[in-house]
Amino acid sequence: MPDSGTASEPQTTPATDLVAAMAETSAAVGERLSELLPAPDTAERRVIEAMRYSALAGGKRLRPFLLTRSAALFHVSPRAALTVAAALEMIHTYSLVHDDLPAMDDDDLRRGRPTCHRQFDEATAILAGDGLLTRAFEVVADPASHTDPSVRCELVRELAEAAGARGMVGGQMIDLMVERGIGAQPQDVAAITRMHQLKTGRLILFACIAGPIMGKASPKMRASLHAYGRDLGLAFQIADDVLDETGSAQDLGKTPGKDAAHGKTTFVTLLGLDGARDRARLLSDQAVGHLEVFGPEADMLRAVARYVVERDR
Ligand code: GRG
Repeated sequence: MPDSGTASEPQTTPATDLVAAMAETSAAVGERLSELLPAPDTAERRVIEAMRYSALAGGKRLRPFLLTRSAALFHVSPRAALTVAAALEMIHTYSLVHDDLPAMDDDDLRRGRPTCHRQFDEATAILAGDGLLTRAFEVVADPASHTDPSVRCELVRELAEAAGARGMVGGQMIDLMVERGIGAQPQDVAAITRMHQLKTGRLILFACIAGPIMGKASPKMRASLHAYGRDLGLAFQIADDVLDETGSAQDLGKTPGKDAAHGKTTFVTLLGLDGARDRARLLSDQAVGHLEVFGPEADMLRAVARYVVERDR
């Protein structure tokens, strides 16, 4: 039975405490991912097991949280929002699986477990990433994500742009070119900012605008969440650079210190640790400032903007 795109069912009572609210979303999105990625008893089962291994390994589920909370501002059906959030998390997970491959970042640890290619094998990990990416679009195109086909079409287009060569894939390409000395890439704050706005920022931005798209919000409200998502995405990445320098493998669930080991230019090498922290806080404050059009119903989005720069994992 398809879900309606707008509220036709009771909204769940939002938890007031951010940690509890994030845990609640994490559990809900994990369940939805499990429903959307059933493992059949057929020959192709291995690739679906690898998709489930990576997608159900936890993680902060920040993008689903942003998506479901911004959708709630416009009384979007919680189940529909969770469906789109699960699709977004599939794309995020695919990017991690492929980023961990030997041809890219070559990592052994992700979300506190062996990376997908370590647990299975390289070819299976490539196929698992491909499977997650394509399944995500199948899910968003299905009426369960929204009753209005024009809204589904807009979600697909926005998500493709965010994930593709003018978004995350393009940012990853620039990052690899810088790291491997392909072409003469500038390595100043402006260039690193643009690279991260594509690589990390675009999926976070999608998480913040999917709700207003689903809720057919006014251009003003959509623009506010767009600006919030843009600043938050960059704040998140700067905090990630800081954590790569200061965090432990146990807290992060991934290998720290990789940027320094690869001699990478990051916000920390450009601004110093304190300068990077200050810049992240400034962007977080700016993100919160964009929410002034909303009342207390946006308090969780304000709280998560602060969490993003103060987190330890
Ligand atoms: C392979 C097309 C392709 C893209 C890879 C996102 C990405 C692009 C690579 C990941 C490398 C990386 C560590 C980027 C820094 C920021 C980032 C996206 C961290 C991982 O996201 P979290 O912290 O992860 O939200 P969890 O596990 O909590 O979901």
